[in-house]
This record gives sequence, C-alpha cells and structure tokens, in this order.
Amino acid sequence: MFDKILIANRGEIALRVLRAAKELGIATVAVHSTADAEAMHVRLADESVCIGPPVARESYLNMPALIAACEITGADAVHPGYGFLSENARFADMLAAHNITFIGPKAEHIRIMGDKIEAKRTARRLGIPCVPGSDGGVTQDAEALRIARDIGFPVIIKAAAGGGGRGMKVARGEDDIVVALQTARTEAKAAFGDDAVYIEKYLEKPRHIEIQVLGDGKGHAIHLGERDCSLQRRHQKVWEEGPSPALNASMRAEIGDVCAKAMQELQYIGAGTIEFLYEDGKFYFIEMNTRIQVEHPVTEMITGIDLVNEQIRIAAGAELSIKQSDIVLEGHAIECRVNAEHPSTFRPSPGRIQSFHTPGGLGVRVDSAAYQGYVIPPHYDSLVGKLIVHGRTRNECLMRLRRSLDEFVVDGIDTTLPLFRKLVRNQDIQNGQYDIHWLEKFLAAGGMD
Ligand code: MV4
Repeated sequence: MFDKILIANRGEIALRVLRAAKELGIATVAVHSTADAEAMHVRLADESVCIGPPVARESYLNMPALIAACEITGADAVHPGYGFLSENARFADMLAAHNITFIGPKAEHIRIMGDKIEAKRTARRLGIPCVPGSDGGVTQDAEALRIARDIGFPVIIKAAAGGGGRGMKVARGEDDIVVALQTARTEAKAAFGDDAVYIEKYLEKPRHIEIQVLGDGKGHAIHLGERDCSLQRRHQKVWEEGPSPALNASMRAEIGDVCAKAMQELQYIGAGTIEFLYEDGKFYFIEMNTRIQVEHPVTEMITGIDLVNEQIRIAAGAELSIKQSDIVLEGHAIECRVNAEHPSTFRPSPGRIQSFHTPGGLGVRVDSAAYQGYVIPPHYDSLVGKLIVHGRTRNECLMRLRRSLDEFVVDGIDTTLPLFRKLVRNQDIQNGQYDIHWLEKFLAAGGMD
C-alpha cells in the first residue's frame, strides 16, 4: 500500500480523497494555490505545498509543480480527483516516468476515451450499444450527406476532441448538413485545436443514464448500477439520482452486465463511468469518463461501497474487494449540487459565507469543504457542497430531501438551494418524468419566478 498520497485537487473532492486515505492509514499531502491558503483541504491534510498563483493553469494544472511537490514530500501516489488533470494522459505518463503512481486507469485508456471517435469505436468492438452514425471521422460534405440519409434526420455533428456538450451541431434536414459540418469543424479547430468530427442520429428526448464500473486490470470488473443525470443546465449536472426512475431490474442487469464484461475485456483499471442516452427502452453509448465523478456518492449510498477506497486499493495493486454478486442496490439516493450561483440567473456568487449550517439525520450526507467565514474564491467552479440523501424508497428519499433542503442554511452568498426546494416539490420530478431538456424548459417557462 502507499505511504503517502498527494491530492492534486481542491474543494470537497480533495476532502473526500483525504478521508479515504486516512481510513487506509495513508499520509496525505494537500496542494493549493495562493487563493486557497485558508482552504479546508489544506487544514485537514498532514502536509501542504503551495503550487502557484490562483489561476488554475499555473497551479492545479501545473504538472511540473505537482511533480516537484511529490518529490519534496516523498508522496508515492497522486489522486487527481475530478476535473483538472484527472483525464490527462500526459500527466499519467509523466507521473509514471517519475515512479509515482497515478490513481486512475492506464494512460492508454484515458487517451482512447478522450478521443470520442476512438471511444465509440472501442465501445462498439466491446459489444456496447452505440448511437447509429459514422464509423469514424467525417470530412467531406458528400460523405456526411450519405450517412445522414442512411441513418435519417435529424443528425448531430460532434467534435472528436469535445465531450460534455462542447462543439455540437444539429442538422434537421439535407439543407442544414453542409453548414453544420463546416461550423462544427471550424468550432472544433478553434476550441480544441483538432477539427475531427463525427455524425450521429440525433435523439430528441432521451434521458442521460450512466453506469458506474470498477475494474482491477487483473481479470475482474463489476458494475454498480446506474445514475440518472438528465437534470442538467448548459451541460452542467444539477440533480443526480439512482436508481433511474426509468429502469427496471432486468434492464439494469442487462446493460450493467454488458458494461462489466466490456471493462473486463478491456482490462480497465479503477473507477469509470459509461455514459448513455436512453430513449424508448434502448441504451446508446455516448462517452466514457475515466475518473471518479462528482455524483459518485449517489452510488456509494445505494451500494455501501466506498469508491475512492476501491480506487486507491486497486491503484496499489490490490484486486477488487467485491464481486458482482456482492453488489446489492438498496433504496434510493438523490444528490443536489449546491452552487454559489443565483438560483434563477445562475450568475456566479463568490464571496464570504456568513452563516453555514448543514442538515443531518438518518440518510443525509453533505460533502463540502465550506465553513462559516470561508471566502469562496472567484477562480474555480462554484460548487459549495453536495447534499446527498438516501431513503428505502424514492418517496422516502424525496421526503427526506425536502426536509434536508429546508434545514440547509448558507448565508452571505446566493446559492442554488431555492431551485432545489422548488424541484423537490414539482410534480414531474416527484413522478420521475423528465428528460435531458426538462430543466431548461422549466427555467425558460419561469419555473423560478
Ligand atoms: C446527443 C444528444 C442527442 N443525440 N447525442 C450533450 C453532452 C454530450 N455528452 C452529449 N450530449 C448530447 N448528445 C445524440 N446522438 C443530446 C445531447 C444533449 C445532452 C445529453 C445529456 C445531458 C444533457 C444534454 C443536453 C443537451 C444535449
């Protein structure tokens, strides 16, 4: 096992990793920018190193500074958390070259999944169902038109280097395809320095359902059920829950087994998420994330499995501590991302938290690095904390969530708490009847006015 882990992140996920490391008896090193000197992850770590100025490019994304911090402190492994360098294959390679373990998958698998064309080709080869579309990249108008006619309109053109919703263009008919292809390629080149794009059938009203997987690269891989992340605004997840209100046990077992077998075949190492669009009873692969995700506590609450503990143990060479038959999904969990943003305009609201009181009680978990008097810096994402609530049934979970949201106090800044207090009382949400466009429509219709 590792002696000392360096956590290349900040905020609630740095605390989450710290806690897992402490339970394993592993010493921790926090890194921080000058803006984060007073941050909770710095206070709770055994040691800390300042790695640069507030701007992330020069601190949390600064690979040489992170390697130097490992060498100064003698850390033998790095946990990247989510965001920042968590899906950077060059960082994984660089750590390996310095004999430091990257707590995550092989660089090769990060690289494949980072290229959305390669990811889809790999998924298809592994027997994962994909959205109908081009076999690889598309460059020519005639080729795009032929594929679009073949799969039928509407189609969507996506950047190979994109993901998370950046650089997508929908073409509703033959007249749109040339402009959509050109615009997508130009935007992809400008945003990612790579103009490779591919075409898919555009699904009009899908849900976003993702399967959590764990592999040990030693012949074992399992799935831990799904999370429904359909409630998003501008490709930012707002509310995640598991199990999905749209699935039954046999559909879950079927797609879960496909994913687990695929990860076993790939010899995937660590935690991963396979993202699908789900429409009319069918799953369509879109992307795979090779990191721990923000919403991982939903899965932890319904399985009882500590995903970060598994990540660390697997990276240290251990086998999976659980087999598929040990995974029993119990009850229901919902996560609300409480952001420092205005609840209807979503304008960022950094500043000093005057008063901070988190809810508690049975089935209630708050993952946050905030505290009374903490000043949220303007340089990073606006997550203040995650409220995760568990119940034996979805209804019990909703009841407990309603009560928890009413207990939660964050004064001094705007937060998205009022949005969640509305959502948890909404009839469609209570019925579990929503797709990927539901939240934007709710907001556009004045749901928060
Ligand atoms: C799609 C789609 C419809 N059809 N692909 C957006 C984020 C990126 N990960 C994939 N995205 C989409 N891909 C096909 N073939 C609709 C979206 C999409 C979306 C997906 C998940 C959650 C919210 C979304 C909001 C708008 C569009």
